[in-house]
Amino acid sequence: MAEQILIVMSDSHGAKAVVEKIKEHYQGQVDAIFHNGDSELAPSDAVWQGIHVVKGNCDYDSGYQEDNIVHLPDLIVAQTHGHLYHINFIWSRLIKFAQEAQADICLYGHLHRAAAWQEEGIVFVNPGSVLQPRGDINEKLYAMIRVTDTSIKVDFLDLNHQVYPGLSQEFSR
Ligand SMILES: [Mn+2]
Repeated sequence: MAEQILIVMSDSHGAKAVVEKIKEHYQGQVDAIFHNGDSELAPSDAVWQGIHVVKGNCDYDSGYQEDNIVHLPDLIVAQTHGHLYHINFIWSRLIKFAQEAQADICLYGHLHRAAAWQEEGIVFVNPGSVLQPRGDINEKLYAMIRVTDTSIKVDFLDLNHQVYPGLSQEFSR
Protein backbone atom coordinates (compact mmCIF):
# COMPACT_ATOMS: atom_id res chain seq x y z
CA MET A 1 0.00 0.00 0.00
CA ALA A 2 1.02 3.61 -0.37
CA GLU A 3 2.44 5.33 2.66
CA GLN A 4 -0.22 6.62 5.05
CA ILE A 5 0.45 9.60 7.28
CA LEU A 6 -1.25 10.12 10.64
CA ILE A 7 -1.02 13.29 12.74
CA VAL A 8 -1.56 12.87 16.47
CA MET A 9 -1.91 15.49 19.18
CA SER A 10 -3.12 15.40 22.77
CA ASP A 11 -3.69 17.23 26.02
CA SER A 12 -4.28 20.73 24.69
CA HIS A 13 -6.20 21.70 27.86
CA GLY A 14 -8.18 24.61 26.45
CA ALA A 15 -5.66 25.79 23.87
CA LYS A 16 -8.04 25.66 20.93
CA ALA A 17 -5.80 27.80 18.72
CA VAL A 18 -3.05 25.17 18.83
CA VAL A 19 -5.47 22.45 17.76
CA GLU A 20 -6.70 24.66 14.93
CA LYS A 21 -3.16 25.51 13.84
CA ILE A 22 -2.11 21.87 13.57
CA LYS A 23 -5.36 20.93 11.85
CA GLU A 24 -5.02 23.73 9.29
CA HIS A 25 -1.41 22.77 8.59
CA TYR A 26 -2.26 19.15 7.75
CA GLN A 27 -5.91 18.91 6.77
CA GLY A 28 -6.17 17.48 3.27
CA GLN A 29 -2.46 16.63 3.28
CA VAL A 30 -2.57 13.55 5.53
CA ASP A 31 -4.73 10.44 5.92
CA ALA A 32 -6.05 11.07 9.43
CA ILE A 33 -5.72 13.50 12.35
CA PHE A 34 -6.20 12.43 15.98
CA HIS A 35 -6.57 14.20 19.33
CA ASN A 36 -6.18 11.87 22.29
CA GLY A 37 -8.22 13.83 24.81
CA ASP A 38 -8.08 16.52 27.48
CA SER A 39 -8.91 19.20 24.92
CA GLU A 40 -11.37 20.80 27.36
CA LEU A 41 -13.42 21.85 24.32
CA ALA A 42 -17.04 21.00 23.63
CA PRO A 43 -17.66 17.82 21.63
CA SER A 44 -19.78 19.93 19.27
CA ASP A 45 -16.91 22.34 18.54
CA ALA A 46 -16.40 22.79 14.80
CA VAL A 47 -12.68 22.16 15.19
CA TRP A 48 -13.45 18.44 15.53
CA GLN A 49 -14.68 18.12 11.96
CA GLY A 50 -12.01 15.96 10.39
CA ILE A 51 -10.37 15.00 13.70
CA HIS A 52 -10.77 11.72 15.59
CA VAL A 53 -11.10 12.71 19.25
CA VAL A 54 -11.68 10.91 22.54
CA LYS A 55 -12.58 11.95 26.07
CA GLY A 56 -9.89 12.73 28.61
CA ASN A 57 -10.16 12.83 32.37
CA CYS A 58 -10.51 16.64 32.16
CA ASP A 59 -13.29 16.47 29.54
CA TYR A 60 -16.52 16.45 31.46
CA ASP A 61 -18.98 16.43 28.56
CA SER A 62 -20.58 13.04 27.97
CA GLY A 63 -20.68 13.72 24.23
CA TYR A 64 -17.20 12.33 23.71
CA GLN A 65 -16.37 8.69 23.14
CA GLU A 66 -13.97 7.10 25.61
CA ASP A 67 -12.32 5.00 22.89
CA ASN A 68 -12.19 5.07 19.11
CA ILE A 69 -11.28 2.19 16.83
CA VAL A 70 -10.44 3.72 13.45
CA HIS A 71 -10.19 1.46 10.41
CA LEU A 72 -7.94 2.87 7.71
CA PRO A 73 -6.83 0.96 4.59
CA ASP A 74 -4.94 -2.10 5.89
CA LEU A 75 -4.48 -0.39 9.26
CA ILE A 76 -6.39 -0.42 12.55
CA VAL A 77 -5.81 2.42 15.00
CA ALA A 78 -7.06 2.14 18.58
CA GLN A 79 -7.34 5.49 20.35
CA THR A 80 -7.97 6.30 24.00
CA HIS A 81 -6.85 8.87 26.55
CA GLY A 82 -5.42 6.20 28.85
CA HIS A 83 -6.62 7.11 32.34
CA LEU A 84 -9.35 4.44 32.22
CA TYR A 85 -6.62 1.83 31.64
CA HIS A 86 -4.61 3.13 34.60
CA ILE A 87 -1.54 3.94 32.54
CA ASN A 88 0.01 5.90 35.40
CA PHE A 89 0.54 2.54 37.08
CA ILE A 90 0.43 -0.33 34.58
CA TRP A 91 0.52 -0.93 30.83
CA SER A 92 -1.25 -4.28 30.74
CA ARG A 93 -4.78 -2.89 30.47
CA LEU A 94 -3.87 -0.54 27.62
CA ILE A 95 -2.12 -3.41 25.83
CA LYS A 96 -5.21 -5.60 26.31
CA PHE A 97 -7.44 -2.83 24.90
CA ALA A 98 -5.22 -2.58 21.82
CA GLN A 99 -5.07 -6.36 21.38
CA GLU A 100 -8.83 -6.72 21.59
CA ALA A 101 -9.18 -4.04 18.90
CA GLN A 102 -6.67 -6.00 16.77
CA ALA A 103 -4.86 -2.71 16.45
CA ASP A 104 -1.67 -2.06 14.54
CA ILE A 105 -1.22 1.25 16.33
CA CYS A 106 -2.52 2.36 19.74
CA LEU A 107 -2.70 6.09 20.46
CA TYR A 108 -2.92 7.43 23.99
CA GLY A 109 -2.20 10.59 25.96
CA HIS A 110 -2.73 11.62 29.58
CA LEU A 111 0.92 11.46 30.65
CA HIS A 112 2.04 14.56 28.68
CA ARG A 113 5.24 12.72 27.74
CA ALA A 114 6.15 11.85 24.16
CA ALA A 115 6.73 8.12 23.77
CA ALA A 116 6.75 5.45 21.06
CA TRP A 117 7.20 1.76 21.83
CA GLN A 118 6.20 -1.64 20.51
CA GLU A 119 4.60 -4.44 22.48
CA GLU A 120 2.82 -7.58 21.21
CA GLY A 121 3.41 -6.36 17.66
CA ILE A 122 1.47 -3.15 18.31
CA VAL A 123 3.07 0.30 18.15
CA PHE A 124 1.99 2.54 21.05
CA VAL A 125 2.33 6.30 20.63
CA ASN A 126 1.85 9.12 23.10
CA PRO A 127 2.33 12.37 21.16
CA GLY A 128 3.09 14.33 24.33
CA SER A 129 1.17 17.51 25.08
CA VAL A 130 0.77 20.51 22.78
CA LEU A 131 0.39 22.73 25.86
CA GLN A 132 1.95 21.31 29.03
CA PRO A 133 4.91 19.00 28.47
CA ARG A 134 6.09 17.02 31.49
CA GLY A 135 9.24 15.07 32.16
CA ASP A 136 12.68 15.48 30.67
CA ILE A 137 11.63 17.09 27.41
CA ASN A 138 10.31 20.60 27.95
CA GLU A 139 8.88 21.07 24.46
CA LYS A 140 5.28 21.17 23.28
CA LEU A 141 5.05 18.30 20.83
CA TYR A 142 2.77 16.32 18.56
CA ALA A 143 3.44 13.20 16.52
CA MET A 144 3.61 12.27 12.86
CA ILE A 145 3.29 8.56 12.07
CA ARG A 146 4.18 7.24 8.63
CA VAL A 147 2.95 3.75 7.84
CA THR A 148 3.87 1.38 5.02
CA ASP A 149 3.32 -2.36 4.55
CA THR A 150 6.50 -3.09 6.45
CA SER A 151 7.23 -0.19 8.77
CA ILE A 152 5.79 2.35 11.17
CA LYS A 153 7.91 5.48 11.63
CA VAL A 154 7.18 7.94 14.41
CA ASP A 155 8.50 11.52 14.56
CA PHE A 156 7.71 14.11 17.21
CA LEU A 157 7.40 17.71 16.02
CA ASP A 158 7.37 21.05 17.79
CA LEU A 159 4.69 23.67 17.20
CA ASN A 160 6.75 25.12 14.34
CA HIS A 161 6.37 21.70 12.67
CA GLN A 162 10.07 20.87 13.03
CA VAL A 163 11.12 17.34 13.98
CA TYR A 164 12.36 17.28 17.57
CA PRO A 165 15.77 15.59 17.53
CA GLY A 166 16.50 12.30 19.22
CA LEU A 167 12.97 10.99 19.61
CA SER A 168 12.22 9.48 16.19
CA GLN A 169 11.70 5.74 16.05
CA GLU A 170 11.06 3.15 13.36
CA PHE A 171 9.29 -0.17 13.99
CA SER A 172 8.71 -3.10 11.67
CA ARG A 173 5.22 -4.48 11.26
MN1 LIG B 1 -4.00 16.01 30.41
